[in-house]
Amino acid sequence: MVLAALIGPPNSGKSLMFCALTGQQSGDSPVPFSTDRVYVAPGVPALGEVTIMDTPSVARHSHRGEWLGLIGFEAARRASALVMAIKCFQTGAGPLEYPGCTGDPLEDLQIVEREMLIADLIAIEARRNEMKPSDPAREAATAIHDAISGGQPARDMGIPGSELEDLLGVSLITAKPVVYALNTDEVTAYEPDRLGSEEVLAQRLDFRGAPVVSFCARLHADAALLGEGPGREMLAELGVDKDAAREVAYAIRTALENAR
Ligand SMILES: Nc1nc2c(ncn2[C@@H]2O[C@H](COP(=O)(O)OP(=O)(O)OP(=O)(O)O)[C@@H](O)[C@H]2O)c(=O)[nH]1
Ligand SMILES: [Mg+2]
Repeated sequence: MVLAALIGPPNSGKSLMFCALTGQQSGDSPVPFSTDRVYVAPGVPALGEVTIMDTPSVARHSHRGEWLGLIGFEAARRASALVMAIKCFQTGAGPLEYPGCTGDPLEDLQIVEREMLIADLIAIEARRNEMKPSDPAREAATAIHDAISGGQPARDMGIPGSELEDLLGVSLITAKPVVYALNTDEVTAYEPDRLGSEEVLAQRLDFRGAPVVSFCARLHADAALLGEGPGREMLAELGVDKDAAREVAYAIRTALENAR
């Protein structure tokens, strides 16, 4: 089984994406930070060996335990891969202004990525404090700590995450392979050239070679709740020819293979 955690800022649509991908509801809501625990949906045929988790949102100061972000980080540590939810829809969202989040996809993504780096630094520091001065892993811990302090995610260090984990005895969130999942607007789904499309966003967001998928959580959640046949018909009537779950599962497998 490959466990993949949906991670992202509040109201990016993680819970509705979870429904779109699994056909199971964790409860989307216009209220930010509405998800307060982890939801797991094993055994979804379209996802194959991939199991998706919905998690509480990450925002500024999540690393300190604010906003239930530590529950999201805990899920991320357990996961083999992260699916980073990026809000690219304008409609149907709740209030966008809340402390520590901007509603801008780029800025919110940067906040989430920074929080993950800080969470990893804290985990390495705690681990290093437990090590004896003579422990050979101490030097490696310091080198990795310094690289992460400089803003480098552990996945970009050229060492597989499992090796880093064995070396340090801690699971690093920024070592996990990432898939970027753009939650696009219904309007963008019909007219992909409109602002907010993957190409336009790709110019602003730096995906560093990671797989990118885009789908409208609202449309695909509605389709998933109808069941496979009627759901596909509903999407076809709207001119949407996309199997979001299969695309996401494929992207996760690709991210894992690229990390080997
Ligand atoms: N129109 C539209 N609304 C969406 C879409 N995705 C999510 N929403 C709405 O945006 C709001 C936030 O979605 P959620 O799925 O609850 O977002 P979240 O990231 O899980 O947020 P929290 O867990 O509450 O922090 C809900 O009202 C959703 O129905 C979408 O693709 N289109
Ligand atoms: Mg949620």
